[in-house]
Amino acid sequence: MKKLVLTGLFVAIAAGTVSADILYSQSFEDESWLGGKYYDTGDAAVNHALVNNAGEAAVNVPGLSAWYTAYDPPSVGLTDGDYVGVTNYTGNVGAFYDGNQGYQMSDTDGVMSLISEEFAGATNVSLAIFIADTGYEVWDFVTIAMGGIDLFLTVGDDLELIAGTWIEINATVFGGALDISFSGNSGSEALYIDAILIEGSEIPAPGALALLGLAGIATRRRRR
Ligand SMILES: [Ca+2]
Ligand SMILES: [Ca+2]
Ligand SMILES: [Ca+2]
Repeated sequence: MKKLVLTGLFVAIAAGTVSADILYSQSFEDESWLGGKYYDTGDAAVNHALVNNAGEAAVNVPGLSAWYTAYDPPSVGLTDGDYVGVTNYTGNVGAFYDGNQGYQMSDTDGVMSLISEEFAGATNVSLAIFIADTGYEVWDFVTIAMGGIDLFLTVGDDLELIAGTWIEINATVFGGALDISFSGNSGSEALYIDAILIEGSEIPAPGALALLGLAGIATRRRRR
């Protein structure tokens, strides 16, 4: 399989970093997440979180939440019924990057985003994306960011240059939430996502840090 490998700008900094823990991984392999076309019941003119609908492909899976942002002026968004969410459709990709299922965004008529939980201790993210091989125009784009830093940003007909193959993305990151966003306005325009892996170190919650601080104070007092 032909593969294009894009590596983040900051990877060199990570050389020599100690081994990291897996904070999150997602290959979208649960068959109960499959379903029919997704019909957003929200207002396509208003930005909103997407909800899972019975009998339709899941757009939210554990650890990842879907969001819709309207175009200006607004279009129909996902209210017209679109192939988005978890899928096993291989008509575009041939085969998924990992396993038998992945996540798709297509004909979003607005911007659809898949956003992870916050991982303060994340140091590396990897995932695979596949851009359907068709024509793209100025309103179409794919962006991937973590902690507000862009890892991947391709707009308009540049998407045609990298379409039709799985692209492996691997980047050093500095914590935050992973945000994968797609804008497209035709049924043939689609983004497929698979094999998300976030690595780093677990950072204790603020409450636990406060307790550690108190323990430190107690230790110092005992030493006096
Ligand atoms: Ca998969
Ligand atoms: Ca649509
Ligand atoms: Ca388009």
